[in-house]
Amino acid sequence: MANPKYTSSGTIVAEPEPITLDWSKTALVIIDMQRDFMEPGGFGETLGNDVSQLARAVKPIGAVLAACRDTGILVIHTREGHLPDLSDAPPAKLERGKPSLRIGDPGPMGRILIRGEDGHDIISELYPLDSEIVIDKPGKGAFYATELGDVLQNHGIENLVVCGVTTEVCVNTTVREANDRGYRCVVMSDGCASYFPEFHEMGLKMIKAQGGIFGWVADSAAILEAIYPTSKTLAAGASR
Ligand code: C5J
Repeated sequence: MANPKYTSSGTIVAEPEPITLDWSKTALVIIDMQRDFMEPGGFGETLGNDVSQLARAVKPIGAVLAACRDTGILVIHTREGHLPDLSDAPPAKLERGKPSLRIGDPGPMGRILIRGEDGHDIISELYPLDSEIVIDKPGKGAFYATELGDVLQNHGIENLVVCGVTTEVCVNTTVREANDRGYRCVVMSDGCASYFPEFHEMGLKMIKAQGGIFGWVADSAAILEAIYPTSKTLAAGASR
């Protein structure tokens, strides 16, 4: 923790049960909050989705991001996208479905889902600081074909607070990858969103079911309360 005025660990009131995290071993992982998914004219919309469904995740993520910046909790952003020559994009991904524009086609925010294009960038509200880590990933999971595992190991990270879009695709895939690698994952329920509200609900249920088979689920208020415990929470902890 960069800021000694805060507690070194905190208990998040989560489902299926509370979890205590050592903040020096915890990273906030913000998945794919890119214009290509969040704004009209990007990859998400080419697939026929209503991108306005994702906007609800921005404020909760912003609040927890600000707390992590304030307290020195490691922040990692991810971006899904491909090299301009598409050499990292499998044909099975490129050919899929009947989108209005395919990956690599020119769109209103540049070539769809291509690194370096405007649409590939992270939305301004959650834009990474120069000091923050940005992981570019070609797949849905943030561990596949990326340096994320090495980065987490180098920082001594054991716990991930995961948020971003979409709940059932890149968030769920990343949490499953992380769980198999031994990380404790807390998914921020209101800091995730899906084009399909019912998939969001089920995506969260799948994580916390069976005693937390993939991890824990908590909302941004519970995460903030664990980072900045109020005197009430501290008193309850002391009397336990
Ligand atoms: C999708 C993602 N949905 N970030 N990507 O294709 O969830």
